[in-house]
Amino acid sequence: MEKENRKSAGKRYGRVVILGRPNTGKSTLLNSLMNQKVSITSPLPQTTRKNIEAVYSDSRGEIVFVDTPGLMVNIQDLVGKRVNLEATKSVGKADVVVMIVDISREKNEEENKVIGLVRKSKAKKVLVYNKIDKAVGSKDHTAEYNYLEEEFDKTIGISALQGKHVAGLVKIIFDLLPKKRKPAEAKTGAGEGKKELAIKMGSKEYIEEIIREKAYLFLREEVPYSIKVRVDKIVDKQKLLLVKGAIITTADRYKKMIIGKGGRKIKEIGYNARKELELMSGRKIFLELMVEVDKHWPEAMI
Ligand SMILES: Nc1nc2c(ncn2[C@@H]2O[C@H](COP(=O)(O)OP(=O)(O)OP(=O)(O)O)[C@@H](O)[C@H]2O)c(=O)[nH]1
Ligand SMILES: [Mg+2]
Repeated sequence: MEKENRKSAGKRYGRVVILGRPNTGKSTLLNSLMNQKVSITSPLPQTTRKNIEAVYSDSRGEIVFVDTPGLMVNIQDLVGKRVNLEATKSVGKADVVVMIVDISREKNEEENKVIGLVRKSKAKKVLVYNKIDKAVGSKDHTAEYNYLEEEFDKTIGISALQGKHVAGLVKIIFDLLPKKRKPAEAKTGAGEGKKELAIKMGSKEYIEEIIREKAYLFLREEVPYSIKVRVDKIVDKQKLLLVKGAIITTADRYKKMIIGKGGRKIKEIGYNARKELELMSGRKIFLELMVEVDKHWPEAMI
């Protein structure tokens, strides 16, 4: 214990909450920081539905990063309303708040909602201009976001997708964190599984997320908002991992779209989810995926 304390003296520890409107690249940044897929991503808004934590550690210390769902305005649906509350829940405990803006897109009122939340926090603040790889010429909207800079301790431009300047962002964050001894509750986030995942999520939940990501990828825009994924069984059969689950949707017409002609769509979703899970786990996986209708699932969500 003594030895452990001496070893960790001078290191920095803290909680960093990543905020922004949908699609700015919060989850892409978390994955880039962790060098592995922790949080699912897609071009659709509010792909992230729950706060996702991952523990980053190196010789400088340990950071718990929290990826949050993008904040939206004027939400009508039940799922969106619940999802919109998530980010607010995590801000109170932050040592550093990172606000990400997508400089390849025009600023809109969603940014005001995000900055409103940032202002409530007493944490140190970093403004991140993301998608510098895409924001060229007329697509560069950086000037619209410049007025925000005075509210932040630091500003940096990055490409979360290409990992550009992500290391610079980590340095900025470590510099803003107080020098502390390791708090007792800061556990390492390594989960189960062969290739250890630095996420605080059980493997069942993780598999559900990967399947949901593939569904987002292959379904028409409206359908993803009607779905959730449920993994019922994970059976280790030594030679392979048997996973049984279902995509649950709210209407028969969506079920038809998810299954697709001759079952093509669901096969495509299942195939891609299986491939990625096999890569991550180094195991052979048999994925049995059903489609169910439950029009009330959004009411019981979370
Ligand atoms: N060109 C480019 N695309 C990016 C970058 N970062 C993220 N993207 C893309 O932007 C889209 C949204 O990324 P996400 O990481 O899912 O965004 P998010 O902020 O987590 O979105 P929500 O979870 O919906 O709030 C995806 O298609 C990403 O590939 C970047 O640095 N450059
Ligand atoms: Mg996300």
